[in-house]
Amino acid sequence: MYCNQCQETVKGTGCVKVGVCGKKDNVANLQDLLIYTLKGISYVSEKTGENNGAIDRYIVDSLFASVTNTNFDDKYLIENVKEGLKLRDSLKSKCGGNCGQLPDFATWNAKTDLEILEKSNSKEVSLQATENEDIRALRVTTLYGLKGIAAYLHHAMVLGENSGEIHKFIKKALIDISDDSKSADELTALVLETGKYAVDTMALLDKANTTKYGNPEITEVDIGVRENPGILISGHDLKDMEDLLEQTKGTGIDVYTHSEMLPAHYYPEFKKYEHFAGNYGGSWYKQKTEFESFNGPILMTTNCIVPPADSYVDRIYTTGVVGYPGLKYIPTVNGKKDFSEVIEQAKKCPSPVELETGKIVGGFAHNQVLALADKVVDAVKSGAIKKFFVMAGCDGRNSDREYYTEFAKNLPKDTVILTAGCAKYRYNKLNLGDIGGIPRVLDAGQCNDCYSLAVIALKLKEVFELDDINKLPIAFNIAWYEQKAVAVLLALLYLGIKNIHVGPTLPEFLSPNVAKVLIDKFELGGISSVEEDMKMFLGE
Ligand code: SF4
Ligand code: SF3
Repeated sequence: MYCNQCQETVKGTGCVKVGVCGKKDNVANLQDLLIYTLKGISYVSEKTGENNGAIDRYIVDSLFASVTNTNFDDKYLIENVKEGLKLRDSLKSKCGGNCGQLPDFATWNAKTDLEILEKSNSKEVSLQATENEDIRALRVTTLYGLKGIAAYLHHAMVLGENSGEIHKFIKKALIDISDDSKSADELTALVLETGKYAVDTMALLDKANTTKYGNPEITEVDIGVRENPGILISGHDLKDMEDLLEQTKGTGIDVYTHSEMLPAHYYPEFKKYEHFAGNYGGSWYKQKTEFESFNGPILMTTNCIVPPADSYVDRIYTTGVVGYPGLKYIPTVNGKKDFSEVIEQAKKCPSPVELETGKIVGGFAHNQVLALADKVVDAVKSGAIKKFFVMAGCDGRNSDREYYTEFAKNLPKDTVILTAGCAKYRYNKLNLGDIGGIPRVLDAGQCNDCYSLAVIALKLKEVFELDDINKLPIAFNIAWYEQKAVAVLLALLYLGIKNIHVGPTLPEFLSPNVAKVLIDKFELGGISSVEEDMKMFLGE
């Protein structure tokens, strides 16, 4: 195996024996083979001009399954590869077995699981197969952006929104990152084009979420517990959230959110459920202790799942593209998910152990912030708000992420944090106060709701009649972990935002030359100490 797709990769070298995330060698190889299979499908689809919804869905779900902390199940991946080969060959039949000269990813085949495993371990399948480090860096940056886009597109599709243009781009990009004739300049353009489609996909998901569940609004979320037994739901899938709330109505079971599901509380449509109790715990990496003390069943709708501890392994369920060997899985049958097994188990469990008490405030997506626009603009004009800090993205295990808590604590009182994604857990319980009634931490929602932050920035640019978004009093100090954050970063670059600082470390998969291009063109930077960075951001 070789994997360097997330921020926690073994520094400098990538994960080679086992992932820091717990991903095993065979799973990493199978994920690479899945990508290889997707390249073959895309290639044949382009060659034959044939395409269909099943292929698009397959590509999106497979890319999503390979995102960090999403699917650790070798059996699932093997079956997925088999399905991909079938889809690819069904496309090939359209050219009557005469599709011309085809590359290996469009022709290889396997009859047994062993052959699939052998292929997954071959040199040509590895993402490292590209020898030139700059070309390799540009190819994987595009690929990781595509994985993030696929995750967001999957959610939009579940809610009935779709876009042929985005699917078309995904296939084109998969072909382009496999095409040896593409130059570094062409691939750099492809990386930026990936940013454009990341914006489009986040906009599509925003439309899907708000059309179905209303616009997020200012909401206080309880972080304590009630007396009933509970079900904890984590991940990003709001359709699962809806179905679980519906099916638990009147059962005496309360539903709590964990990590990236917290923003579900901000949607008007979910407020009608009295048993929607609150949020339990913090971000994904704390699940080992928090799932244990929760006492009831846990439903993982997307990443991030970490290898479960024995203390709760019999009460954690996966669904959608999430998988972990040996865990119970809730399938979709005739378009529906049946959570009755989860609910029955919850009835037999003790109620959750209280970890903390109080409330956190969120719901500052674009519609809510724009409703407060006059207040915000006045606060900026009067000097009550000097600067906004976008501190969105991911949280992670490493202790160096304490930087973000310290940074938030040390920000001057006339600054406001705009956040989205699980990065918020580093500072959303600090009680940083408010400025004339505007909280100093404005949480827009999940990582995809970085789209809201971009909409807000563009609106402010318009209100202040600026010709350049970079003239706004907004600084970007974002944290990344997995590939959705790569998509978000590429989206921000596409929108022309400069001087974004990314931490706790810059992506390892960028070669020195590619990093230099991003630094020169976009003034992309890393982080240093809180003190140094504070001076730099505040221009002192
Ligand atoms: Fe390592 Fe991250 Fe890949 Fe897991 S996803 S194997 S931690 S680089
Ligand atoms: Fe978090 Fe995994 Fe990225 Fe959606 S849940 S932001 S890390």
